[in-house]
Amino acid sequence: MKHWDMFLAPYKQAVEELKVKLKGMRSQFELNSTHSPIEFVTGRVKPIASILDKANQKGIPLDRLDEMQDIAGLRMMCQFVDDIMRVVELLRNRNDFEIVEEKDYISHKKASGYRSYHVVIRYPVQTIEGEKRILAEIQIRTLAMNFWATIEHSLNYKYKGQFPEDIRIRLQRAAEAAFLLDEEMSQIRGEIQEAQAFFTRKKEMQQDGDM
Ligand code: 0O2
Ligand code: 0O2
Repeated sequence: MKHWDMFLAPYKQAVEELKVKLKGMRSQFELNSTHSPIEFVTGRVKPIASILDKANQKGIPLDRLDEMQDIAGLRMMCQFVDDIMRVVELLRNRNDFEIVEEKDYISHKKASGYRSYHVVIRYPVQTIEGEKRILAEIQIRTLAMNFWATIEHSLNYKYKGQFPEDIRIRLQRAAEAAFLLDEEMSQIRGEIQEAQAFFTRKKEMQQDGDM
């Protein structure tokens, strides 16, 4: 157990640091009162059982677990599909980590119906033994993509990837519906953003009045 704690410590530190940094990007947009392409950010360290399952599936030896790309995982949720590439661009322009791979499951959705943009980074963690560079995966997706992936993920857990035919078809239909929802929302994006800006201004005026 001590061995796992030591192995996972830099990943835990990386997730905590990256959550602060990526959430900070959202706060900066709020400060400028401009539409934030980032709705919310989550992060997690992969549970040990999932690390072992994945290593087993992918034939990664236990002494090379540091090759696994998503032991540290961050997720950035966006309102609109167009926001995703803006976020990717913001990540590309940062100089506190290096991008090692990008996977575009939006232009090329997975057979399951999964859509998201993945950016794999090499992130330097400062430890008392010096710098340790670890891999982390940032998944960028819309709220609709996230809704679908979260539900599919829990069903996958239940059925261990072997979906009954009717569920598989329903999930594909649901993926199509999520895609259409994103398209519809993009069509009325201007309208939505005007309303959001109006409410932000109103809130700010109320807060100024309270002071
Ligand atoms: P699950 O797997 O849903 O049962 P805070 O510090 O309060 O902002 P906190 O409590 O540390 O946040 O958690 P956070 O950042 O809100 O999100 C943790 C959540 O990340 C998990 O919830 C998952 O829903 C989600 N998550 C799961 N897998 C991944 C992944 O591969 N990458 C990313 N980025 N996020 C993932 P739970 O409740 O821990 O677990
Ligand atoms: P978790 O922590 O349970 O989310 P591959 O060999 O291409 O299948 P690889 O190399 O691991 O897989 O990378 P990939 O596919 O780019 O990214 C893996 C992660 O993307 C998964 O992590 C999921 O978080 C997410 N993902 C990929 N495909 C799907 C899918 O069909 N449905 C859902 N819900 N999520 C998906 P894990 O390992 O599942 O872990």
